[in-house]
Amino acid sequence: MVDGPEHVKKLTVPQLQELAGEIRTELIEGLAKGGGHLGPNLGVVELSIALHKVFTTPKDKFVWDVSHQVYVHKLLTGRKNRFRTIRQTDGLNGFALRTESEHDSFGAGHAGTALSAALGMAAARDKRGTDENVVAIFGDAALTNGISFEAMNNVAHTTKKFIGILNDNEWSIAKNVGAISGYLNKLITNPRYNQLAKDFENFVRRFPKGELALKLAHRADGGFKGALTGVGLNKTNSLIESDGRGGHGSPVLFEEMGLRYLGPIDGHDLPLLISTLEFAKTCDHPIVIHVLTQKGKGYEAALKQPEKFHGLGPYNAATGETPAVRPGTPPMYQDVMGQTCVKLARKNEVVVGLTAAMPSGTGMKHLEKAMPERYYDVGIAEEHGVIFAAGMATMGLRPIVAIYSSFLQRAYDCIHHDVCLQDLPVIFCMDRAGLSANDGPTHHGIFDISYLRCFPNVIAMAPANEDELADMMFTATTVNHPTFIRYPRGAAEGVPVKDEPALIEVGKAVVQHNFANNGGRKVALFGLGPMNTIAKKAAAQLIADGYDVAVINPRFTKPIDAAVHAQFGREADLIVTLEDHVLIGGYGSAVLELFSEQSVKTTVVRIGWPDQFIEHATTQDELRNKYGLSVTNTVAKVKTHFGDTTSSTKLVGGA
Ligand SMILES: Cc1ncc(C[n+]2csc(CCOP(=O)(O)OP(=O)(O)O)c2C)c(N)n1
Repeated sequence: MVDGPEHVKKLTVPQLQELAGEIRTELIEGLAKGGGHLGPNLGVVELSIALHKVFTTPKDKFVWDVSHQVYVHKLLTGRKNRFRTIRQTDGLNGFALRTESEHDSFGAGHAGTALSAALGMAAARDKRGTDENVVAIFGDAALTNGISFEAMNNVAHTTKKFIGILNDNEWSIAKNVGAISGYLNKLITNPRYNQLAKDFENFVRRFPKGELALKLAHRADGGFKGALTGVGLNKTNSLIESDGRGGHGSPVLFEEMGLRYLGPIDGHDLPLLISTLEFAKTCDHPIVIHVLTQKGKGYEAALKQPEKFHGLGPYNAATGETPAVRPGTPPMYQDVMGQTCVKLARKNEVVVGLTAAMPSGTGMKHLEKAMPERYYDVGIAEEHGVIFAAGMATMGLRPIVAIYSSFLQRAYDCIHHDVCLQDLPVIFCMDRAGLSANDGPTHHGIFDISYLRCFPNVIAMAPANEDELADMMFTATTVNHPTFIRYPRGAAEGVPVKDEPALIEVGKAVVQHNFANNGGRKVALFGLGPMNTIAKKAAAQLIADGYDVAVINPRFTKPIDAAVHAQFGREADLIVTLEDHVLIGGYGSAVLELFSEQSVKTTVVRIGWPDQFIEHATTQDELRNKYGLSVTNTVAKVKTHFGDTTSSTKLVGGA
């Protein structure tokens, strides 16, 4: 395997093909222990090699959309020795990261950003008068995202030198959906087009590199009508089919946006990729190269199950099998959400479910399977999805919108302007609220309490277990306001889920354990969501050490239960709030605001994430322990407050 991109340049095509084989082996074997985005990376082995053969990073800029497919790029840019640490504590990040390497020109983790960022770089280059090449690499599903179109709309009048690579494998995480996906499919399967593509291939192969570029540049004069038709030496210029809409497998979509279209080409054919990229480099007109790749290429198991192998945990490299779930493991929150959705939809004809390209990740697949007519997948289009749901709500439907906490940030204005301002009863189920440990900061969902709490009309909740999640979802279907339910990634608490969810009182906290009035120091622990378990464990330790401890499940972050908070605020010697969320503007802040309004003077110790982006790690617990969202730190903070020296634990996050 090569040490750096400069070595790639020295290799011949057969050597590069050998390198592709080595990289595939390293991907399959190297990720087996810790997991990762195997399928997408197996699909871009040749493309990544060709990019590094033709362009020179860090001077030239590659901008990868989502950037879950940068593993090959990492292997080629001096990170091969650390590759097996990827997504693990202190290891390589699973996405492009500017602080990790000078070859990562732009960080990402959310979809749809590559074209805009690359265009910004191209504009800056033009202003500076320098000559870097800027290449945006984006998937067919990223192209369903609005930002990609906003960027494309902007390219032609911004710069003349811009290369977009559409990496089309027909898959999002699940099968790609919507008109764009249908359009690309037509483009690929149009027999006329395939013929042209073949002609183009033959044409490319006939000429040595320099001459080829010249010829292509010459032929490509005059937009697409020159680009492929000319290249293909086809007699006709009329690829726009006769229905006049240009919708039958012609690249008019790109061409009309002023992007010269080239393709579709085989994304696993190294010489063809290299020649095409050489051409793109010389092109003085924005260009999109449509590259066809196979997700999971070279690994049988991944080819058979592209969705599973998009991103997965540990697996057996020889067989592709993943470990069976240990008996007794609680269900995943996402499955409880999906199953509850089905229950609610069966009972209530106005309930529908919506996902933005994440049927498995959010658990919405349960509804898709049970009641496909009530299920909507809008593609990677969170903004559209939220406004779409708002529209539905105006017509009497009760949409359950399942979007991860961090991806929902995309739709912030839609939540404000379209849902909350009109007080529409859209139900938001926010999975991955808390850490998505091995994905890292792009995926941690630790800002939603703050970003939602400030909007009028919002009802925001956090269940302490899976049964409460079901109850909250049911309650949300009865409330005439926007509702938001946040819950963490992964396995739930393991409590039984009732057959029929129950109504809970909006804005009411639950006192789980009250003061014993035994003369001990009075500490009230308010444990929100998954931190409720930590509060209960900390309470047990403190009680054993002579403290008089109450434990409360706040359930609601808006409206918070003013009566219960104020009552304990007055009664207790110390209040502790625990939340799986940033401290700024979070649940603890809401308690402080209330105490200020009600002149409650009791000290509030807040436990939550500090004011910094939290890195990735192998497990959530490691990060919780490091940043003090732990039983030990909770106990230590309480004891320190009272000057109790029986604690020898070092405090995290200040007293
Ligand atoms: C805003 C946002 N929504 C959802 C996701 C989750 N997500 C990650 S990759 C992916 C599919 C990407 O498909 P595509 O762009 O075609 O790239 P491929 O994986 O096929 O290479 C999705 C939906 C995300 N990263 N960002």
